[in-house]
Amino acid sequence: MFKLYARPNAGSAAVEALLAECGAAFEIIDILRGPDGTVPRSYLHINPRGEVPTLRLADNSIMTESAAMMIYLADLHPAAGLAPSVTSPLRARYLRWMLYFATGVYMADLRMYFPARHSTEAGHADAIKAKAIEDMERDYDIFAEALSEGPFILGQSMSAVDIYAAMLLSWAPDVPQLFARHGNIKRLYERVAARPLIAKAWARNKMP
Ligand SMILES: N[C@@H](CCC(=O)N[C@@H](CS)C(=O)NCC(=O)O)C(=O)O
Repeated sequence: MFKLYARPNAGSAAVEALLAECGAAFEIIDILRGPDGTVPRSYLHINPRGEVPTLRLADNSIMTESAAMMIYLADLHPAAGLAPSVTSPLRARYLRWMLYFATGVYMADLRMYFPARHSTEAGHADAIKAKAIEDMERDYDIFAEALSEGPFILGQSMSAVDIYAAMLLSWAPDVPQLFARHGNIKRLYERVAARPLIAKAWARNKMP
């Protein structure tokens, strides 16, 4: 049994959707922020950065980093067919885009939504946000070009990286504009979001 420490519409949504797609047994523990905007102090013993997601494994150990969870869970459940094997020619592409979204798009999303956290100077926030949006737009363009006809990142079959990408794309500063600009990204998002188990996880997370 996995325990997923989560918050609605946070980075835990993709992990929750993947756990469901894998048919894994899991429990969700929502870590909500208090009125002062911080997580309960007791949660810092589980994730010292106070972030979600955190995954507690069957042996009671703790895993942080959403992309690592996506890779780990999809590998652990090969019957779900959501990860190319280590020797597959598609493995490099799969890992490339998983890390691209984790280190590029996810971090730019955080700079856009929480610009004040990314400088010691309050006056920097507007510029940090503007640059994050610019970086994201460049990263969407690069991704759309590589996605080509898709419909998924690996071609015809959906994998864990599509679930991760769909969650992060849904946080874009202007989703209708992103979808209008890149029809292939819209198609990928819609194909992922239409899967019944993912739709259920998205709905619990109040995602579009
Ligand atoms: N690199 C981490 C980033 C996790 C992260 O920053 N999560 C956000 C929510 S999406 C968070 O919990 N931030 C702390 C907060 O908002 O209090 C990961 O991929 O898991």
